[in-house]
Amino acid sequence: MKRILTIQDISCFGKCSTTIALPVLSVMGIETVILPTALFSMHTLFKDVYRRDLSYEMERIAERWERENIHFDAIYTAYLGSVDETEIVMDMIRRFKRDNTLVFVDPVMGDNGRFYTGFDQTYAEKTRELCALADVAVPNVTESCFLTGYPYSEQQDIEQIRELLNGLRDMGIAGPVITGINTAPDRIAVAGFGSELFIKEYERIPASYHGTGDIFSSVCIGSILNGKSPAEAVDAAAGYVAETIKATMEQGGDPRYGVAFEKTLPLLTLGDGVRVSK
Ligand code: PXL
Repeated sequence: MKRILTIQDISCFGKCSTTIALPVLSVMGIETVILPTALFSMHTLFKDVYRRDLSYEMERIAERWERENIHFDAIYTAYLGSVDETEIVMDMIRRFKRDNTLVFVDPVMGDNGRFYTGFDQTYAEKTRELCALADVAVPNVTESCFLTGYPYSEQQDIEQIRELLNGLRDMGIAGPVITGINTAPDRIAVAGFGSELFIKEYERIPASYHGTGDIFSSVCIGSILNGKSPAEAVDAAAGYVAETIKATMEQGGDPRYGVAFEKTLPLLTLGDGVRVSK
């Protein structure tokens, strides 16, 4: 069985980060080890969030793993939230990466041309260093612009995406994948480099929920570990996100409470991925 280490926070309420990665990767048949960076009462779309930093605990946990010589087939990082946290995570990657360990980075920091609250250009600079350690990184268009310094525009043509992908490759990311590309009002695309350039277009579902980035990344790295190419993994991840958004819309309720992925998890056990609406 493949073993992955995911390094991100635990948001106790409001499904995201570790509480998505753990069930999604487990159901895909991958042993999932967690290294929580911080403990949040709930994710940061809520007001008055309690946060406890776990840097001290991370170091103690990592020391024990080193003594046991534990090996990971992949290391997956996502929301980190501070420059200091990012530095610690880079140290963890250097300590646990072996020749055959795949490093997958979701550089969560913004969307729609803007940084999320608490993130800025200094954070983006540090995230560039983190991305340079990645085999596969999955920034959205906004994050790709912050990482490369290219200007953001609301709609993107294929030439801009090609330039962004090349910029990401120049930073040292072997397999960059750009998500959330606005090709047309009713379409959404994902483009990346696997063995060659690929561009995948999907129907846009008119709803957005917290945690969809985390389910995309988890299914993407899970599918790669299960033997799919990056382009196939993107199809599986986009298909699963679409099904989960539909299930969440059907369920209704407060969108901050997150996606109804419990309803769609069984789709991931089928082995062959999820059917994608194109
Ligand atoms: O889904 C990413 C994420 C993870 N963890 C926390 C967050 C967010 C996004 O805002 O606030 C605490």
